[in-house]
Amino acid sequence: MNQEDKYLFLDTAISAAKSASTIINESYNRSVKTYKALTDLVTQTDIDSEKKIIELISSKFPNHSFLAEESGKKLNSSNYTWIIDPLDGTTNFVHGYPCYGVSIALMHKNEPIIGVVVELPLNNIYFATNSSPAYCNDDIIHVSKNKELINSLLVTGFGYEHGEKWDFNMKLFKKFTDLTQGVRRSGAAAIDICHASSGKVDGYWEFDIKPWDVAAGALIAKQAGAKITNLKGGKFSIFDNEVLVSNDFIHLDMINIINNFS
Ligand code: LIP
Repeated sequence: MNQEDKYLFLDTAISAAKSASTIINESYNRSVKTYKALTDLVTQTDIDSEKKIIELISSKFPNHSFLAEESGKKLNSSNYTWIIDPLDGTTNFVHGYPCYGVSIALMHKNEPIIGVVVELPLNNIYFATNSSPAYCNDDIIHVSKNKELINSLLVTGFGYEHGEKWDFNMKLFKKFTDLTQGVRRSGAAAIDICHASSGKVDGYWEFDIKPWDVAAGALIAKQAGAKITNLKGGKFSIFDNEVLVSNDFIHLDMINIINNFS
């Protein structure tokens, strides 16, 4: 795969994300179409956004594979797989709470090579390739330089199943709130990771997260200088359903608190 191919993939991802963002921004239908669980909502806009993204990408790359939140897996012959969250932060979107977005990643042989996240309704476009800096619109972005947990602002999220991990994370939320300048819960993982990538927060962690919530953001964060691991400090994989992203300075402190707290 040469640079030219990679930039064609990036251009295609950015224009697909922009088209999906237009559908979301112009959508008046915020009503819930189906429930995947009690609070796991799907709107017609999720479905229309995903359809548009897959249509635009497969018209350029008909033999590429897809893993998308609403329509699941579409496996084809190539080593390229697009990982799509057509509307991250659906609950926020339904209520008109201004934090949701579109997330598109491309994996080549299981290695992330392209990541694009559009933050809505602000229309900020975060993007990177695995050989470029990370950008927010026209600006190169970097993680924060804050070295102390006590001076940090963190963000986390809670999955839809209110089980053991959910309970544990509620306690962690309080623990980290006691040890930092505060913890936010925005409700959109892809946006949370982009905020960590651009230094708006110093760290983000979450249990029970899906591959499409983090695939694009994780590459953008890596190219912005972030440290990304699983919650034990081990190698991160989008298929592990857990993630810890930080500016690296506070990473070990966060791992010690997460793993030595009961
Ligand atoms: C959401 C994530 C969020 C998480 C929610 C949900 P969705 O994704 O972005 O971080 O806390 O439980 O998974 O369902 O809006 O695409």
